[in-house]
Amino acid sequence: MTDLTRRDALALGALLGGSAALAGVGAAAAAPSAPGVPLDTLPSLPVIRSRNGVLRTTLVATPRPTRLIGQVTQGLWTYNGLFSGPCLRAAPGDRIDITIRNEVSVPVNIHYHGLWVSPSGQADNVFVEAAPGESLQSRLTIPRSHQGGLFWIHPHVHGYSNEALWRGLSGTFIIDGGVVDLPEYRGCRHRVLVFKGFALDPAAATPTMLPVDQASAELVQFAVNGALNPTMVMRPGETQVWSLANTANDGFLRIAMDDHRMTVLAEDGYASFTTRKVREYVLAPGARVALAVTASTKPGAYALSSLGYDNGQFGQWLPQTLATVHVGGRPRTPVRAPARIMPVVSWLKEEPVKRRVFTLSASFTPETGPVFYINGKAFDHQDMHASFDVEVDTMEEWVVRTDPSLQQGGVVEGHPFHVHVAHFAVVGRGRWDPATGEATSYHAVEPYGLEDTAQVDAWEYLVMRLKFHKFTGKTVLHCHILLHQDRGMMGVFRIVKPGAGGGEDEHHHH
Ligand SMILES: [Cu+2]
Repeated sequence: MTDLTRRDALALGALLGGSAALAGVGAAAAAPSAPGVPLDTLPSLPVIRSRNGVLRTTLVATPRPTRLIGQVTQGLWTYNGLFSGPCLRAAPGDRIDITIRNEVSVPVNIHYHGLWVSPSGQADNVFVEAAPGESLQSRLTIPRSHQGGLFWIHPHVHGYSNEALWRGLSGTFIIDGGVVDLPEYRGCRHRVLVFKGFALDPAAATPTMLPVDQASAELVQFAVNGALNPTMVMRPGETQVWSLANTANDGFLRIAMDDHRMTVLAEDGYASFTTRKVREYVLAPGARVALAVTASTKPGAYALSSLGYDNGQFGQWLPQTLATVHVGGRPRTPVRAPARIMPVVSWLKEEPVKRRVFTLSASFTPETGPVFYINGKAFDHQDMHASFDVEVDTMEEWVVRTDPSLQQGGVVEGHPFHVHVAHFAVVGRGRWDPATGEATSYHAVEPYGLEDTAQVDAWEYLVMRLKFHKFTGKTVLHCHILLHQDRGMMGVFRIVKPGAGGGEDEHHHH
């Protein structure tokens, strides 16, 4: 991006970021602002709510130009013309009935990232798709026992995920309840901040999204609810609950804020066992976090920043001011965070019924370009057979490790690992040597809570425990850098009833 367009974008963002970006119908009304205190310009997200236990709506995947940082921008694909997407909202026990109408030029479907729901049939099934011009029906029931929190939706058709997300196809999904309903935070303002990367084409005469294959990390900026550097108003000492989602296709954020206190209350939509104060928080692509943010006692303007993140040669994510927090007005009394929220899940202490190892690696040759592997196999859209079976309601221990060996053109980089329809607890980690296959270090981890997306650095391994609850069917695990997923770093497995494993595989050929 040239300096000129960048300056223009910043100026426009400041002028239009709040009012023009989205017509907000969120729960949060504009904060009353004292004289001399700037207006709150964080756009709220348009909410689509369930009624009488059913969330019925149509999401149109549309290529029409739409607003991004206050300017009508070409080259976007969005749900219903919203760059940060609509915010679906339902309660545990609700039924979801969504029509996806595909008006873009690639196949789409819908994945409910982080939800513990069925991966089969018309539910959270990534193996169905709507071709361009077609529609598909997505139907599922949120279990009554489901966690409340921030989840999200996006297309998940193998080979097309990266472009679909980059251009803007994603939205959020709030399940009622969770940490915002804790007695401590009743009456506190709750904000949802959806971070999404973008880069405009410096050669285009009008605002145009850069094609995904030209959007290298150092060109990408992050919009917040579709706005650039919006203003958020807080009182001195005030505590607010912020639910943050990184809905980028591959960008990393390292969240920090000067002179404010941040306490992690929930990760990936799951309330923490143990809360913790943090100076910074790495939000990998796909990840979410709920933070209790207590403002400085000193009035003034503070930056909510990303400090930048080094994920290797192709992942130099730059520092950026994401939003500006204006602290002013009459002081408030800070809320003291509870030390513990969720009981530690009992299955963590069980003996795993199975241990598996997943090795994430890459190669590059001029003939093939970059290819990404799990256990030496690059996932192929033509061959959707499940490579292993997991018994439902049993606990497994998985070791996920990265092999950046360079002999075949591998790349030194980390991979954010994501599993569908379940959360896991990271219980150990260390370094290993791919040449020998041996661990060179290990330390046990006392998990703060459960996650659905976890970064595995180069030469690192994570030991995780997970349990697939209730639902059976075929689903996937993959890297959430979606270029890696599209080019092979994905695996298919089946969740089966006890004793049903090892049978004939269903094959789908497209
Ligand atoms: Cu990856």
